[in-house]
Amino acid sequence: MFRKVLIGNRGEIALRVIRACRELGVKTVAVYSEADRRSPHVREADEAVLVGPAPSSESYLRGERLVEAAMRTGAEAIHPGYGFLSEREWFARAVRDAGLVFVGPPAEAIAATGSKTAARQLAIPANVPVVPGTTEALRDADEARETAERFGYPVLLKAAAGGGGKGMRVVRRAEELAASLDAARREAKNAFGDDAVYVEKYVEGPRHVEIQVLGDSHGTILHLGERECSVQRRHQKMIEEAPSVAVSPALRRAMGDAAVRFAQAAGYVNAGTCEFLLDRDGKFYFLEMNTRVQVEHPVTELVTGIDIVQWQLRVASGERLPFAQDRIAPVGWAIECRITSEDPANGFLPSTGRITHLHVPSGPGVRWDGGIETGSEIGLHYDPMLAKLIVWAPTRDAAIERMHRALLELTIEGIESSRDFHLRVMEDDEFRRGAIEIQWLERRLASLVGTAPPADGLRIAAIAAALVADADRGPRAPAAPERTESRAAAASQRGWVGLARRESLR
Ligand code: MV4
Repeated sequence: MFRKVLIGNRGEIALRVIRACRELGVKTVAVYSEADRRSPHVREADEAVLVGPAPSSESYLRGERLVEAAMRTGAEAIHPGYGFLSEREWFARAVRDAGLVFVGPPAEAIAATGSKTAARQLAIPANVPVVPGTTEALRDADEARETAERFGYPVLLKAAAGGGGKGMRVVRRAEELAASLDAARREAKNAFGDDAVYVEKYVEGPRHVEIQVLGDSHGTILHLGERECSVQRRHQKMIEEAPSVAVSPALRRAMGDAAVRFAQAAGYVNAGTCEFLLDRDGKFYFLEMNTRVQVEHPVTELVTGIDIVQWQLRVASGERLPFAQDRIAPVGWAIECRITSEDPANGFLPSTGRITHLHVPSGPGVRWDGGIETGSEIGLHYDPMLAKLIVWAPTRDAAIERMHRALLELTIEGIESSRDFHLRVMEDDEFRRGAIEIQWLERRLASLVGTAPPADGLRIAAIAAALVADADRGPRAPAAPERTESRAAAASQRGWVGLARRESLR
């Protein structure tokens, strides 16, 4: 095992990796930006190195500074966490070229899975089902029309370099194709610097189910079962669970085997995730592979008993995986809620300020993976996710009750948070029945946050009122103090004025 590891990240995932290191007897080096001088991950690590100003482009994304900090402090490996540099091929290569270990897959595996068309070309010969569609970028609108005709409408245009839903367009009729192709190309070029777009048949109303895989450097690749991630909004997951109500043991085996075959084809080592769509008939289609530890890894840890982050470090240092695939099966049920500094009653507007009081849930079956404390300043430089609240219970019903109880224990004062939204989801009949798919949350959002859309006339008047009220405030201005003072005051601001405010910010 390594003697010392540098953690190239911040917030809850930096703390998660520090905890794993401590249990393994590994010393830790944190990195931090000027905005994070007083952040918990800096205090909890054995050493810490300042890597730049608050903007991540000048700190956490400066790979050469992380490598230099590791060399200077005598760290032997860098754990990148998620986001930031975790899936950059050049960074994995730079770490290796410096004689350090990248706690993640080989740079070649990141490259092999980075493009969606390349991933599809790996999946097909490995007998991993993909959505019907092309494996090459489209030349022009004529070719797009021919292929759409061949697979049948509706189709989905996707950026080859894509991820997170950018450069994606649903096309339902031939007349819309040319304009949609232009739009997808423009968006892809903007987001990824690459305008390659290809076609897939559009799958209606699927679930998003992903498989956790874990590989060692001796050729063993295992899967740890599925996570259900359908409760998402604008490609941001809000709630994840393991297992999925839609996955039987037989389907788990089939999806797990497919994920392992894909990982083998990609030359994968370390922890990774294969994303699938699962349609209403129980057919599954591989989408892409995420080559990092994921935010939602704890639900898998809680139902398998396998510490994924510890095993990332163990396999990176050359250890063999000691588990047999047929002994890995989920026990009980785990649910995770992402607690963000967003105001659900205001269109999930980011909320900023100082956390004046924090009370963290505890008790049976409750886990809090947080990056905040009383006194933390929440700004706009980084992701709004403050913490993850994760519960385990013997059954799904009991896990939902337990999450509801734990959310009631949670108090975050000083900023708005997603807590109340999560409470409403735990109380929702459809959620409790497991009747969720990728469009579920966006369809139910209005009723969950208690803001029914008003009639058009009212809506326009409200937009005008909000524009006047907001005239001297930038779109990312902090919430007005009177809206953060109490929940009651915040609640009185809801309704159609809240809706108008978010319309005005689009
Ligand atoms: C799809 C799809 C339907 N049909 N592909 C969105 C992000 C990217 N990872 C793939 N995505 C989708 N691909 C076909 N052929 C629907 C989505 C999709 C989605 C997928 C997973 C989680 C949330 C989603 C939200 C909207 C659309």
